[in-house]
Amino acid sequence: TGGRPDALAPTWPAEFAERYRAAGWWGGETFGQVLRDRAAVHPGRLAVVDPASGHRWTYAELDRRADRLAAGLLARGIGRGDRVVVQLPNIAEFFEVIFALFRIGALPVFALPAHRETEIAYFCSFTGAAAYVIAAAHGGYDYRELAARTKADVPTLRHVFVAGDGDPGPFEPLAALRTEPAADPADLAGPAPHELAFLQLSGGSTGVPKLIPRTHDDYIYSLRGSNEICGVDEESVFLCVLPAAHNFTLSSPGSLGALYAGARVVMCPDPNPDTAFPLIEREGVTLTGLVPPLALVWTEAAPEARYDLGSLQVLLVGGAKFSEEAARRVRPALGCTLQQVFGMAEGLVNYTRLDDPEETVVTTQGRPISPDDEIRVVDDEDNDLPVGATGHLLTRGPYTIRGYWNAPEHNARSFTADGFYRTGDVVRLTPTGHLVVEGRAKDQINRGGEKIAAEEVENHLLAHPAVHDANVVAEPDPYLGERTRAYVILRAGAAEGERPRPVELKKFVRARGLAAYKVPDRVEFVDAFPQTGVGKISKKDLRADAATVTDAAT
Ligand code: J2J
Repeated sequence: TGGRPDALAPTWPAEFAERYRAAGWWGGETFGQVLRDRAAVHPGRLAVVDPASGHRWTYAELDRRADRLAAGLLARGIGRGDRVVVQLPNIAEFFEVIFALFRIGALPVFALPAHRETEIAYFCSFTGAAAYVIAAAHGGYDYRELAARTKADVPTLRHVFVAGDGDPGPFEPLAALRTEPAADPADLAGPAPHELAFLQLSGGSTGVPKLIPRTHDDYIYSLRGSNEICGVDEESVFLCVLPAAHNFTLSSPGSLGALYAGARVVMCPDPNPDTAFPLIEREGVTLTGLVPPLALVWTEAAPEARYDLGSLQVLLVGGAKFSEEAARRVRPALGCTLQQVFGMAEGLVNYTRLDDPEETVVTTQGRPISPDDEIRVVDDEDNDLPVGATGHLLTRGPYTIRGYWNAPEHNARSFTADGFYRTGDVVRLTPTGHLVVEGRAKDQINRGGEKIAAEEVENHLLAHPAVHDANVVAEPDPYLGERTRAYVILRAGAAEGERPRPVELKKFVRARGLAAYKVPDRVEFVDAFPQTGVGKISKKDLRADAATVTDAAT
């Protein structure tokens, strides 16, 4: 299968690739080799700490585990170019699995623990995945059942592997794969730096999520840049609070940034202060990343906390807009420096800098990592706007993809002819080059950092026999920032008794096997949708309605 997935990933034109290499951004490293090097330089340093299982793996241990697992995967016919859907909670094995895959050139496809049958079956079948890695159960949910249904549905899926100590059920535990490598794994022809490392998920604004092809070269550059900006070095201790597979948690600077630096990653099984604060004290955590709603919870909890949070130096907040008022409360409450981060799995990541004035830190979403990140702010016709004007953000650069994986038609819309990614974000540039996120043009709901494509939820509502039409929009929420409101027109002629209640429609959507965060928070029945002048449905008017009218809906 060598090379096949790379052929489906649009890539940088040769002159850009040459420039990025000549500038030193693309350093010619791969993840498998980076871990090998760190293990050689400081074998005894702790790499991953997992309080739930008690694992405390040194770099040598993680390196050895990745080799053994890689050998086991190869023995099962999984190798270069194969896709493997990885859906794991925040446990140490997450790193063992992805570094094993990196090493043999198989591609992790990152799923979130919240994903269910519809999403998982789609990831597996769209990528033609050969294997799917789960934990037996987590957060009260049995992933073995999800895997059994997925395996029955997806013919390419040959293996399900179960990480952790839980009963693997009918599937193979990771422990059975850990065999001694037959050959010296250093002899394995690993992937080249310019080749794909993994497929990351897009937040999406279309019916099905898009997959983001990231290379070793481009992603490792974003880690190096992030580490420098966030002050990550080998003394750092990163607490992995948000789901490990999310691009923010993985790379801004995230767990992979920490491992690149030879630092320590501490897995946080859930994001509550009751779980996280004792870990910060015990492990001497120096930095972590949170979405705005969690940052609010931590800020409120910290002054009352019985734990010493003094080791915490940096709190990164991003994924959704952090309000200025909330941002101002971080330093007094947590005693650390706030860094706002405005990033995207497609590439571009902006940070406020550690030495930025407080005003900049609380009122902007930062500036790009790289001097080679190109930023354009344009009007509806792609004309450049003057600095300070609000418009659509387009970007191109050394770690921003040139297209989604295997999606040529969609790429023609999401990228300009000369390769700029249309972020769908509406922004303004300050005179210092910092970006302020002012809104969004893409048809998406940002529910406290969790992205929901309106069209995807609308399609599930439309599958209900009593639903004639549906529109999903964001409704303001004081805690989450936004939540989802579905406006639904029921079929004419449905007798009074056959009309579903809002709660039944929500149950219907959930039963279709969708992540819980995508189930509409409110469903409101209407007789008609507002129209634009040209007779199209006006989501703008629906959003305005959702922002003002909060009664009547459930
Ligand atoms: C407003 N909107 C933001 C912010 C992201 C670091 C941080 C976040 C992500 C991420 C990431 C925002 N203010 N501070 O991958 O590496 C919205 C924008 C953006 C979209 C991307 C990272 N930070 N957003 O959130 O791929 O709309 O990545 O385009 O999940 O989140 O979402 P996602």
